[in-house]
Amino acid sequence: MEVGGKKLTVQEAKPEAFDGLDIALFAAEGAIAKALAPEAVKRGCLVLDKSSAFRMDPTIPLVVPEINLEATRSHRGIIASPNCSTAIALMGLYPLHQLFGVKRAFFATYQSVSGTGADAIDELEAQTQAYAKGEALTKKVYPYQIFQNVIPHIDSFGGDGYTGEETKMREESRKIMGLPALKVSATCVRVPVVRAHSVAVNAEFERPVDLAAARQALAAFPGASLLDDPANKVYPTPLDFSRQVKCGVGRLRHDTALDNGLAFWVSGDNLWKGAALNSIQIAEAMIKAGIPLKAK
Ligand code: 2RA
Repeated sequence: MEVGGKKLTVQEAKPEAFDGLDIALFAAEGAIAKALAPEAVKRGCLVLDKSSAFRMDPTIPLVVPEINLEATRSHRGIIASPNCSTAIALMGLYPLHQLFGVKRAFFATYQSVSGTGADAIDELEAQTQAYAKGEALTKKVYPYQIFQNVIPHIDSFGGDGYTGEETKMREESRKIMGLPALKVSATCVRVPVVRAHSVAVNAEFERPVDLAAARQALAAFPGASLLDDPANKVYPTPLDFSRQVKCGVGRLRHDTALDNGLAFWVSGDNLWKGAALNSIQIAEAMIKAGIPLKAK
């Protein structure tokens, strides 16, 4: 197939396909990752996996390179990359945690349809076209019409009432930041946006928060762009942070319902920082830091 003007050969991902490779970027469903990742590892290949198959395995590092690159030093051939909404939320929360020490966090997400996949982008487009033509709107991917709507349901519901996506945000945030007891509550919502997720974060910290210091830390953090001048209508939006390497952070203010609390907003590309880009950045950062790609 032709990609970006270059001809590439596509091969079936059989175990032998990994012979002689240093790094494999996996972007497949969990079952495929589980079947093929060990085959790649057997052949001396480092697997950077985007599925949820290995994320919570205590023997496998779950990595956002701006936060816990050091965790890759203990890898045994597989390194997991987090869920999109987690990676994006932490680009705002982690630098603030470094300054003030996070105690608890509430996340409310505004997730684009590309997080579901190509069929969902087509469904939003088809519903938009049908509305414009005055035709009946049909749905297949989501349980409700997504055009002119929001759907508070991403992944399946667990016995505690939280969805899989909401549970991932809690568990993955804890693992990546090395805070196993961190209190997190998330509400994950699908919105009629094509690309880039946003997260409204309300966090309580151990130490008193200083807005100027918070802004300085965010501006200096490699994964974040600070856009925080509401008086001049400057804050991040998903459109502006589509196809951007960094995530936008803004709307910083003291949280009026929490002690030592901060409220803020993050927008980031779910297909880049939330997916493919994070895996590539792990590989680049490991090479730059001289961390061996080969498992011990
Ligand atoms: C979503 N988190 O946005 C998913 C994609 N992995 O639905």
